[in-house]
Amino acid sequence: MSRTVYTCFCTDVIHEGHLNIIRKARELGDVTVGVLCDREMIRYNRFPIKNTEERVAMVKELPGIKDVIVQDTIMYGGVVAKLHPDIVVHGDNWRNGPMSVIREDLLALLEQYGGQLVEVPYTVNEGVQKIDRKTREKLSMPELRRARLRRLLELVPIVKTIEVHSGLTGLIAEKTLVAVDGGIDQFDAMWISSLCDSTDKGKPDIELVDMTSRYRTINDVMEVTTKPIIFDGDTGGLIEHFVYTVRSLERMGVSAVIIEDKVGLKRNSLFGTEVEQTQDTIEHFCQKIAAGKRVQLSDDFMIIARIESLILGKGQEDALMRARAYVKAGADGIMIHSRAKDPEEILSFCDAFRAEDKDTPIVVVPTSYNAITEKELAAHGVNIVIYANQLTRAAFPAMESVAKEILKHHRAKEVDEHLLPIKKIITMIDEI
Ligand code: SPV
Ligand code: MG
Repeated sequence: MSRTVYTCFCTDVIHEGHLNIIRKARELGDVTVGVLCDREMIRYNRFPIKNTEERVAMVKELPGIKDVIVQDTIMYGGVVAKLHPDIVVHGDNWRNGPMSVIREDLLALLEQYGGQLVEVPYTVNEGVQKIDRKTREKLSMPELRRARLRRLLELVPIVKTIEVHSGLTGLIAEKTLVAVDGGIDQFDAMWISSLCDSTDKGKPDIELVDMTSRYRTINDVMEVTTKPIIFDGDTGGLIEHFVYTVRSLERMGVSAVIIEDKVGLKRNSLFGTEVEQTQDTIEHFCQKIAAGKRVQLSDDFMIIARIESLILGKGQEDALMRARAYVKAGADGIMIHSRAKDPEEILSFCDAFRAEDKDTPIVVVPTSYNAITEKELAAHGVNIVIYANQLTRAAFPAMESVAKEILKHHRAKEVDEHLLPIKKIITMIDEI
C-alpha cells in the first residue's frame, strides 16, 4: 500500500522551492498538501496576499496531488492526529531560530507512531529571492497596506500594535518573531505615536512637530516595512486642516488615524489633570469626525475617535455618551484612554460600551495599567491593543548609560559587551 505523505504550504506564490518539495513528496507516496489558514499565516509568516480559499485553489493546480486541506494551526498536532501521515516533508530552513519549535513538536508527534520527517534542502536562488522581494513590495503598496487593518480586525482576536518612530524601530516591528505558547507570534501593526515621534526629535508632545515632519516619519517607516500603520493624529487640529490630513494619510497608505477630543494646547494624556487640558465639545468633535469621513476616498481608511473623559476625571457616563455620539458621527472605532494603574475603569467602560454596541472596534493603550494581558482585554471586547511608547523608553536608558560609561572610562571598551556587535550592525539591514 502506498504511504501517506503530508506537506504544509504557507505561501501566496508557488516557486521552484515548493516544486522541489512536491517532487520529493510524490516520490515518497500519496501526497496531501496543507494550506496554512490566513490567521496563522499572519502570526507565522506575513500577511497573505491571497486568502485561504485562493491559496487552496492555487495548490490544487499542482500535478500529482491526492488531496488539499486547510491546516488551521501552525503546530502540526491537529493534522497529524487526523491524517497520521507516514511521512511529513518540509524544507530544512526551520532547524534554527523560532521556527525550530514547530519542528521539534512535529518530531515528538511522529515519534509516537513511527512517522518520519524528510527534509528537503531549502532552495535559495536568485529566482526565489526575487519572488520573495516582489511579494514584500506588493504588501507595502499603499492600497494593499491601507486595507489590511480592517482585514486584521476580522481575522485575529486582538490586533497587537507596537510604537515605531523611525526606519529602525519599523524593522523591529516588522521582523521580531518569537516562539511562544507552543506557537510563533509577531506584531500585527504599527503605531506612530505623537509622544515618541516628538521625543525622538527632542521636542515636547504638544503638536509642535508639524505634519510635514510627521509624514516624513511615516515615509521612513513605510520604506522598510509592510505592516499596517495607525497614526496618532493628536487633536486633528482645525477641522479645515484635518480634512487635508485625512487625504494625505489615506494616499500614503496609512490605515487609520486616531484623533483625541481635546482643544487648545494639547498636553500628553499621561499628565492627566496635573496640567491644564480642555476637552472638546461633543458637537464640535462630531463635526471634525464627520468632515474627515466626508473627504476620505477609499472605504478602508479608518477614523478612530479617542475619548479623554477618564483621563480628565469626567467619568464613565461622560465617556459613554461621547462614544455613542462619535460613532453616530461616523467614527470607525473608538479609543478609550486611562492613566490609572488599575485596569478597572477601562474594563468597566468596555463592558458597558459592548453591551450596547457589538461591532465598533475598541482601541486601548495599556501604558499605566500594564499588568493586563491581551487575552483579558479581548475578553472585554477590545480589538486593538497599542504598546505606545515602550521601544522609545527602552532605548533612552540604554543610550544614556553607555554615554555615561564612556565618559567615566575615557574609552569605549567597557561598554562593548552591551552593544550590538559591529558585524551585526553592518549586516542586519538588507540591501535591495
Ligand atoms: C502617544 O503615544 O503619543 C499617545 C498615547 O497619544 S499617550 O502617550 O498615552 O497619550
Ligand atoms: Mg499622542
